[in-house]
Amino acid sequence: MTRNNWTLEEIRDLYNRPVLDLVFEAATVHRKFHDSSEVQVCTLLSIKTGGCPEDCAYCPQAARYNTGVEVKALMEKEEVLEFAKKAKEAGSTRFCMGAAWREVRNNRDFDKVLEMVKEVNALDLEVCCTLGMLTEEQAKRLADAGLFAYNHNLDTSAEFYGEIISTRTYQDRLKTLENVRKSGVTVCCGGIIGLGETHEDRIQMLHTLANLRQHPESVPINSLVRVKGTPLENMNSIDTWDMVRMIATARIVMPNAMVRLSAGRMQMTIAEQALCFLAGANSIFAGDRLLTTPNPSFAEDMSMFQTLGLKPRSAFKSRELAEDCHNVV
Ligand code: SAM
Ligand code: DTB
Ligand code: SF4
Repeated sequence: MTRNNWTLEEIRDLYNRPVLDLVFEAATVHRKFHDSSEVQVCTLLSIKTGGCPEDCAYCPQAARYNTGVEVKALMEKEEVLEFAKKAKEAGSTRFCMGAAWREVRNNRDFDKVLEMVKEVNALDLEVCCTLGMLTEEQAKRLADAGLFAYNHNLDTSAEFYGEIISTRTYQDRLKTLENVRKSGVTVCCGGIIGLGETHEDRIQMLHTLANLRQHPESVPINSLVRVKGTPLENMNSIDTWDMVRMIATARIVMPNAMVRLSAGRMQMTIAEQALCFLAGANSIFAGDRLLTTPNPSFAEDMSMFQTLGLKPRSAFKSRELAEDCHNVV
Protein backbone atom coordinates (compact mmCIF):
# COMPACT_ATOMS: atom_id res chain seq x y z
CA MET A 1 0.00 0.00 0.00
CA THR A 2 2.95 2.35 0.48
CA ARG A 3 5.75 2.91 -1.98
CA ASN A 4 9.42 3.72 -1.65
CA ASN A 5 10.20 4.00 -5.34
CA TRP A 6 8.88 7.50 -5.93
CA THR A 7 10.60 9.35 -8.74
CA LEU A 8 11.61 12.98 -8.36
CA GLU A 9 9.34 13.78 -11.25
CA GLU A 10 6.29 12.23 -9.57
CA ILE A 11 6.93 14.16 -6.38
CA ARG A 12 7.58 17.37 -8.33
CA ASP A 13 4.30 16.93 -10.21
CA LEU A 14 2.40 16.45 -6.97
CA TYR A 15 4.04 19.44 -5.25
CA ASN A 16 3.34 21.71 -8.24
CA ARG A 17 -0.28 20.78 -8.75
CA PRO A 18 -2.94 23.47 -8.43
CA VAL A 19 -2.94 23.76 -4.65
CA LEU A 20 -6.60 22.94 -4.10
CA ASP A 21 -6.35 19.79 -6.21
CA LEU A 22 -3.26 18.81 -4.23
CA VAL A 23 -5.09 19.38 -0.94
CA PHE A 24 -8.08 17.40 -2.17
CA GLU A 25 -5.91 14.42 -3.09
CA ALA A 26 -3.98 14.61 0.19
CA ALA A 27 -7.22 14.85 2.18
CA THR A 28 -8.49 11.77 0.36
CA VAL A 29 -5.34 9.78 1.13
CA HIS A 30 -5.45 11.04 4.70
CA ARG A 31 -8.97 9.69 5.18
CA LYS A 32 -8.00 6.29 3.80
CA PHE A 33 -5.14 5.85 6.23
CA HIS A 34 -6.12 7.85 9.32
CA ASP A 35 -9.03 9.04 11.40
CA SER A 36 -9.19 12.64 10.19
CA SER A 37 -10.87 13.82 13.40
CA GLU A 38 -7.76 13.02 15.44
CA VAL A 39 -4.61 15.04 15.99
CA GLN A 40 -1.68 13.78 18.04
CA VAL A 41 -0.66 16.24 20.74
CA CYS A 42 3.06 16.20 21.56
CA THR A 43 5.05 18.19 24.08
CA LEU A 44 8.68 19.24 23.78
CA LEU A 45 11.13 19.84 26.58
CA SER A 46 14.66 21.09 26.20
CA ILE A 47 16.48 18.96 28.78
CA LYS A 48 19.89 20.37 27.85
CA THR A 49 19.82 23.86 26.41
CA GLY A 50 22.33 25.88 24.39
CA GLY A 51 26.09 25.77 24.02
CA CYS A 52 25.95 23.38 21.05
CA PRO A 53 29.18 23.05 19.06
CA GLU A 54 27.36 22.65 15.71
CA ASP A 55 26.81 25.52 13.27
CA CYS A 56 23.22 24.88 12.08
CA ALA A 57 22.38 28.30 10.62
CA TYR A 58 18.79 28.26 11.89
CA CYS A 59 19.49 27.26 15.46
CA PRO A 60 19.32 29.52 18.51
CA GLN A 61 21.22 26.90 20.54
CA ALA A 62 24.47 26.94 18.56
CA ALA A 63 27.19 28.30 20.87
CA ARG A 64 28.76 30.35 18.09
CA TYR A 65 25.77 32.68 17.62
CA ASN A 66 24.73 35.38 20.06
CA THR A 67 21.07 34.61 20.50
CA GLY A 68 20.60 35.25 24.19
CA VAL A 69 19.76 31.58 24.86
CA GLU A 70 21.07 30.75 28.31
CA VAL A 71 23.30 27.67 28.44
CA LYS A 72 21.98 25.12 30.92
CA ALA A 73 23.33 21.78 32.11
CA LEU A 74 21.28 18.60 31.73
CA MET A 75 18.09 18.88 33.77
CA GLU A 76 17.48 16.68 36.78
CA LYS A 77 15.26 13.65 36.26
CA GLU A 78 12.73 14.75 38.88
CA GLU A 79 12.20 18.08 37.17
CA VAL A 80 11.75 16.40 33.80
CA LEU A 81 9.20 13.96 35.23
CA GLU A 82 7.26 16.80 36.80
CA PHE A 83 7.06 18.44 33.40
CA ALA A 84 6.05 15.18 31.70
CA LYS A 85 3.23 14.62 34.19
CA LYS A 86 1.91 18.13 33.59
CA ALA A 87 2.04 17.59 29.83
CA LYS A 88 0.08 14.37 30.22
CA GLU A 89 -2.53 16.04 32.42
CA ALA A 90 -2.92 18.74 29.77
CA GLY A 91 -3.74 16.06 27.18
CA SER A 92 -0.39 15.36 25.58
CA THR A 93 0.38 11.76 24.58
CA ARG A 94 3.93 12.11 23.29
CA PHE A 95 6.77 13.66 25.22
CA CYS A 96 9.93 14.62 23.37
CA MET A 97 13.15 15.49 25.18
CA GLY A 98 15.67 17.55 23.22
CA ALA A 99 19.35 18.12 23.92
CA ALA A 100 21.63 20.64 22.25
CA TRP A 101 24.27 18.01 21.58
CA ARG A 102 26.18 17.24 18.39
CA GLU A 103 26.09 13.57 19.32
CA VAL A 104 25.47 11.32 22.28
CA ARG A 105 28.53 10.37 24.30
CA ASN A 106 28.74 7.36 26.58
CA ASN A 107 28.92 9.32 29.79
CA ARG A 108 26.93 10.00 32.92
CA ASP A 109 24.63 12.43 31.15
CA PHE A 110 23.59 9.66 28.76
CA ASP A 111 22.95 7.35 31.71
CA LYS A 112 20.71 10.06 33.17
CA VAL A 113 18.80 10.40 29.90
CA LEU A 114 18.27 6.63 29.85
CA GLU A 115 16.75 6.88 33.32
CA MET A 116 14.48 9.70 32.16
CA VAL A 117 13.35 7.60 29.19
CA LYS A 118 12.51 4.69 31.50
CA GLU A 119 10.45 6.81 33.82
CA VAL A 120 8.60 8.82 31.18
CA ASN A 121 7.74 5.54 29.48
CA ALA A 122 6.31 4.32 32.78
CA LEU A 123 3.88 7.27 32.68
CA ASP A 124 2.36 5.70 29.54
CA LEU A 125 3.52 8.51 27.34
CA GLU A 126 5.12 7.85 23.96
CA VAL A 127 8.64 8.88 24.84
CA CYS A 128 10.80 10.52 22.19
CA CYS A 129 14.32 11.95 22.26
CA THR A 130 16.33 14.18 19.97
CA LEU A 131 19.94 14.13 21.10
CA GLY A 132 21.98 14.45 17.90
CA MET A 133 23.98 11.67 16.28
CA LEU A 134 23.81 8.15 17.72
CA THR A 135 25.79 4.94 17.24
CA GLU A 136 24.01 1.64 16.76
CA GLU A 137 24.90 0.63 20.29
CA GLN A 138 23.54 3.86 21.80
CA ALA A 139 20.31 3.44 19.84
CA LYS A 140 19.96 -0.08 21.28
CA ARG A 141 20.46 1.23 24.81
CA LEU A 142 17.72 3.81 24.25
CA ALA A 143 15.46 1.08 22.85
CA ASP A 144 16.11 -1.09 25.91
CA ALA A 145 15.20 1.85 28.16
CA GLY A 146 11.80 2.00 26.43
CA LEU A 147 12.30 4.79 23.90
CA PHE A 148 9.37 4.93 21.49
CA ALA A 149 10.69 7.40 18.90
CA TYR A 150 13.88 9.21 17.96
CA ASN A 151 13.77 12.56 16.17
CA HIS A 152 16.57 13.32 13.77
CA ASN A 153 15.73 15.67 10.92
CA LEU A 154 17.23 15.80 7.45
CA ASP A 155 16.17 19.46 7.46
CA THR A 156 16.59 20.07 3.70
CA SER A 157 17.94 18.52 0.50
CA ALA A 158 21.33 16.81 0.37
CA GLU A 159 22.44 19.47 -2.09
CA PHE A 160 21.47 22.49 0.03
CA TYR A 161 22.54 20.93 3.35
CA GLY A 162 26.10 22.29 3.17
CA GLU A 163 24.77 25.86 2.94
CA ILE A 164 23.05 25.44 6.31
CA ILE A 165 25.38 23.17 8.30
CA SER A 166 29.10 22.60 7.82
CA THR A 167 29.94 20.67 10.97
CA ARG A 168 28.38 17.37 9.84
CA THR A 169 27.21 15.78 6.61
CA TYR A 170 23.92 14.56 5.19
CA GLN A 171 25.48 11.10 5.23
CA ASP A 172 26.04 11.41 9.03
CA ARG A 173 22.32 12.14 9.39
CA LEU A 174 21.32 9.14 7.27
CA LYS A 175 23.66 6.88 9.24
CA THR A 176 22.03 7.84 12.56
CA LEU A 177 18.59 7.21 11.04
CA GLU A 178 19.78 3.76 10.01
CA ASN A 179 21.09 3.08 13.52
CA VAL A 180 17.74 4.10 15.01
CA ARG A 181 15.86 1.92 12.53
CA LYS A 182 18.01 -1.12 13.41
CA SER A 183 17.29 -0.67 17.12
CA GLY A 184 13.52 -0.97 16.61
CA VAL A 185 12.83 2.56 17.87
CA THR A 186 10.41 4.40 15.54
CA VAL A 187 11.84 7.15 13.35
CA CYS A 188 10.75 10.78 13.43
CA CYS A 189 12.38 12.67 10.59
CA GLY A 190 11.44 15.75 8.61
CA GLY A 191 12.69 19.19 7.81
CA ILE A 192 12.40 22.94 7.80
CA ILE A 193 11.14 25.30 5.13
CA GLY A 194 12.18 28.92 4.89
CA LEU A 195 15.95 28.39 5.07
CA GLY A 196 16.45 29.98 1.65
CA GLU A 197 16.02 26.66 -0.17
CA THR A 198 14.31 26.32 -3.55
CA HIS A 199 11.12 24.39 -4.24
CA GLU A 200 13.37 21.80 -5.86
CA ASP A 201 15.30 21.37 -2.55
CA ARG A 202 12.01 20.69 -0.75
CA ILE A 203 10.99 18.18 -3.40
CA GLN A 204 14.38 16.47 -3.11
CA MET A 205 14.08 16.22 0.67
CA LEU A 206 10.62 14.65 0.37
CA HIS A 207 12.07 12.28 -2.24
CA THR A 208 14.81 11.17 0.17
CA LEU A 209 12.31 10.65 3.00
CA ALA A 210 9.75 8.84 0.86
CA ASN A 211 12.37 6.48 -0.56
CA LEU A 212 13.91 5.38 2.72
CA ARG A 213 13.60 1.59 2.99
CA GLN A 214 10.92 2.16 5.60
CA HIS A 215 9.17 5.51 5.85
CA PRO A 216 9.61 7.49 9.07
CA GLU A 217 6.65 6.88 11.37
CA SER A 218 6.47 10.62 11.87
CA VAL A 219 7.48 13.50 9.66
CA PRO A 220 7.75 16.92 11.28
CA ILE A 221 7.44 19.85 8.89
CA ASN A 222 8.84 22.98 10.53
CA SER A 223 8.82 26.49 9.20
CA LEU A 224 11.85 28.46 10.24
CA VAL A 225 11.51 30.32 13.51
CA ARG A 226 13.72 33.31 12.77
CA VAL A 227 15.88 33.95 15.81
CA LYS A 228 17.92 37.12 16.25
CA GLY A 229 21.62 36.38 16.27
CA THR A 230 21.42 33.37 13.92
CA PRO A 231 22.64 33.74 10.32
CA LEU A 232 19.05 33.23 9.12
CA GLU A 233 17.46 35.92 11.29
CA ASN A 234 16.54 38.07 8.28
CA MET A 235 15.07 35.42 6.02
CA ASN A 236 11.72 36.15 4.41
CA SER A 237 8.75 34.61 6.15
CA ILE A 238 7.32 31.59 4.38
CA ASP A 239 4.07 31.60 2.48
CA THR A 240 1.40 29.43 4.12
CA TRP A 241 0.67 27.86 0.75
CA ASP A 242 4.22 26.48 0.77
CA MET A 243 3.58 24.85 4.14
CA VAL A 244 0.33 23.43 2.79
CA ARG A 245 2.09 22.07 -0.32
CA MET A 246 4.82 20.43 1.80
CA ILE A 247 2.33 18.81 4.16
CA ALA A 248 0.03 17.63 1.38
CA THR A 249 2.88 16.16 -0.65
CA ALA A 250 4.35 14.44 2.44
CA ARG A 251 0.91 13.01 3.22
CA ILE A 252 0.49 11.56 -0.28
CA VAL A 253 3.97 10.04 -0.59
CA MET A 254 4.13 8.72 3.02
CA PRO A 255 0.46 7.90 3.67
CA ASN A 256 0.99 5.96 6.88
CA ALA A 257 3.19 8.53 8.63
CA MET A 258 2.05 11.01 11.22
CA VAL A 259 2.74 14.36 9.57
CA ARG A 260 3.48 17.00 12.17
CA LEU A 261 2.73 20.68 11.71
CA SER A 262 5.72 21.61 13.87
CA ALA A 263 7.57 24.90 14.45
CA GLY A 264 6.03 28.05 13.04
CA ARG A 265 2.44 27.94 14.32
CA MET A 266 2.80 31.22 16.25
CA GLN A 267 2.49 33.10 12.98
CA MET A 268 -0.44 31.08 11.65
CA THR A 269 -4.14 31.77 12.01
CA ILE A 270 -6.57 28.99 12.89
CA ALA A 271 -7.79 29.05 9.29
CA GLU A 272 -4.24 28.52 8.02
CA GLN A 273 -3.65 25.67 10.45
CA ALA A 274 -7.00 24.16 9.43
CA LEU A 275 -5.78 24.06 5.83
CA CYS A 276 -2.71 22.15 7.03
CA PHE A 277 -4.93 19.63 8.89
CA LEU A 278 -7.07 19.28 5.77
CA ALA A 279 -3.87 18.68 3.78
CA GLY A 280 -3.04 15.77 6.05
CA ALA A 281 -1.21 17.12 9.09
CA ASN A 282 -2.29 15.07 12.10
CA SER A 283 0.12 16.03 14.84
CA ILE A 284 1.26 19.21 16.58
CA PHE A 285 3.58 20.33 19.35
CA ALA A 286 1.50 21.88 22.09
CA GLY A 287 2.52 23.92 25.11
CA ASP A 288 3.70 27.49 25.14
CA ARG A 289 7.31 26.71 24.28
CA LEU A 290 8.97 24.55 21.64
CA LEU A 291 12.59 24.06 22.74
CA THR A 292 13.61 27.68 23.21
CA THR A 293 11.01 29.64 21.21
CA PRO A 294 7.32 30.41 21.83
CA ASN A 295 4.41 28.27 20.68
CA PRO A 296 0.63 28.62 21.15
CA SER A 297 -0.59 27.63 24.63
CA PHE A 298 -2.45 24.38 25.41
CA ALA A 299 -5.59 26.41 26.04
CA GLU A 300 -5.41 28.13 22.65
CA ASP A 301 -4.90 24.78 20.93
CA MET A 302 -7.78 23.12 22.75
CA SER A 303 -9.99 26.00 21.72
CA MET A 304 -8.79 25.55 18.12
CA PHE A 305 -9.59 21.81 18.34
CA GLN A 306 -13.07 22.66 19.54
CA THR A 307 -13.63 25.13 16.72
CA LEU A 308 -12.45 22.59 14.13
CA GLY A 309 -14.10 19.53 15.71
CA LEU A 310 -10.76 17.80 16.24
CA LYS A 311 -9.79 15.61 19.17
CA PRO A 312 -6.45 14.54 20.63
CA ARG A 313 -5.32 11.08 19.54
CA SER A 314 -4.63 8.45 22.19
CA ALA A 315 -1.08 7.29 22.94
CA PHE A 316 0.42 4.18 21.26
CA LYS A 317 -2.42 4.05 18.74
CA SER A 318 -0.16 3.09 15.84
CA ARG A 319 1.34 0.26 17.87
CA GLU A 320 -2.10 -0.99 18.88
CA LEU A 321 -3.31 -0.87 15.28
CA ALA A 322 -0.23 -2.80 14.17
CA GLU A 323 -0.84 -5.41 16.88
CA ASP A 324 -4.51 -5.70 15.90
CA CYS A 325 -3.52 -6.31 12.27
CA HIS A 326 -1.01 -8.88 13.38
CA ASN A 327 -3.62 -10.68 15.52
CA VAL A 328 -6.09 -10.80 12.64
CA VAL A 329 -3.45 -12.30 10.33
N1 SAM B 1 20.79 18.71 18.55
C1 SAM B 1 19.94 17.72 18.02
C2 SAM B 1 19.88 17.71 16.53
O1 SAM B 1 20.22 18.70 15.89
O2 SAM B 1 19.47 16.69 15.98
C3 SAM B 1 18.52 17.80 18.56
C4 SAM B 1 17.86 19.13 18.79
S1 SAM B 1 17.62 20.14 17.35
C5 SAM B 1 17.18 21.69 18.07
C6 SAM B 1 16.14 19.46 16.65
C7 SAM B 1 15.59 20.07 15.39
O3 SAM B 1 14.96 21.31 15.67
C8 SAM B 1 16.54 20.42 14.27
O4 SAM B 1 16.90 19.32 13.51
C9 SAM B 1 15.73 21.39 13.45
O5 SAM B 1 15.02 20.69 12.45
C10 SAM B 1 14.75 21.99 14.47
N2 SAM B 1 15.00 23.43 14.66
C11 SAM B 1 16.00 23.98 15.37
N3 SAM B 1 15.94 25.33 15.32
C12 SAM B 1 14.87 25.63 14.56
C13 SAM B 1 14.29 26.87 14.13
N4 SAM B 1 14.81 28.04 14.47
N5 SAM B 1 13.18 26.82 13.38
C14 SAM B 1 12.63 25.62 13.04
N6 SAM B 1 13.14 24.43 13.40
C15 SAM B 1 14.24 24.44 14.15
C1 DTB C 1 11.19 19.15 15.18
O1 DTB C 1 11.14 18.78 13.99
N1 DTB C 1 10.88 20.35 15.60
C2 DTB C 1 11.09 20.47 17.03
C3 DTB C 1 11.48 19.02 17.42
N2 DTB C 1 11.55 18.36 16.17
C4 DTB C 1 12.66 18.77 18.23
C5 DTB C 1 12.05 21.52 17.40
C6 DTB C 1 11.65 22.90 16.92
C7 DTB C 1 12.60 23.86 17.49
C8 DTB C 1 12.27 25.27 17.18
C9 DTB C 1 13.27 26.22 17.73
C10 DTB C 1 13.36 26.26 19.22
O2 DTB C 1 12.31 26.31 19.91
O3 DTB C 1 14.47 26.28 19.75
FE1 SF4 D 1 23.01 21.85 17.88
FE2 SF4 D 1 20.82 20.54 17.12
FE3 SF4 D 1 20.87 23.25 17.19
FE4 SF4 D 1 22.27 21.99 15.32
S1 SF4 D 1 20.03 21.94 15.57
S2 SF4 D 1 23.00 23.69 16.61
S3 SF4 D 1 22.92 20.16 16.44
S4 SF4 D 1 21.04 21.87 18.92
